[in-house]
Amino acid sequence: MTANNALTGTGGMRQPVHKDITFHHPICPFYFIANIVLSDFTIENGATEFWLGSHADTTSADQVPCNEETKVRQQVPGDPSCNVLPELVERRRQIRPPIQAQCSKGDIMIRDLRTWHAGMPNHSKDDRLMVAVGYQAPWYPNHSQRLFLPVQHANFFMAHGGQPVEIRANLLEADEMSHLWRNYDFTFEPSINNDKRNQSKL
Ligand SMILES: O=C(O)CCC(=O)C(=O)O
Ligand SMILES: [Fe+2]
Repeated sequence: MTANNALTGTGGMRQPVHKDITFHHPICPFYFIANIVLSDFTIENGATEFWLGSHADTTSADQVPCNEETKVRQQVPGDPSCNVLPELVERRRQIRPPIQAQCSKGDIMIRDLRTWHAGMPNHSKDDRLMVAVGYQAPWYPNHSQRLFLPVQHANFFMAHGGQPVEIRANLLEADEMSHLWRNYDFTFEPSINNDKRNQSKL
């Protein structure tokens, strides 16, 4: 579980087109994200860009290989980074260009984790807020991606609301939580090309 907040006043920066995946992923559905929208999403405030259908035949070979400088966590150079190769992005644009998903506070967007997407610039005066909850197939072996939850609330979190869902979490004492620091840097890039492209459509 995480959150994606497109902050106001960030000078028109956007994310590169990417998948939230830094490993050689299966080529069948294995993981989906439920994005819970906490603000109305508009083009102006940075509704997420989605490349619909891109999940259907993408492989990790579509991703830019990482190097010593860009590798994250346990990666070794050559492993896939999140970003999709720019030439493949341009080729896909000719087949099916991206959309920005405009939606209302309270909506939930569900996407296959393999779907190409990008955070967009927020030109409005308010922050744009969203929560992301990941659901993995029970057959998918994952021994390292864990949520960290306070043990004093374990009964609440583990009750599952009657659903057949296993919460993949490490339960920690309060003092252990305070030592946790999960840093996840993203590269951002100016959105000028994108803005020009949108303007040429108007
Ligand atoms: O906030 C968004 O619209 C998307 C952000 C995103 O894709 C990410 O941070 O991985
Ligand atoms: Fe993402």
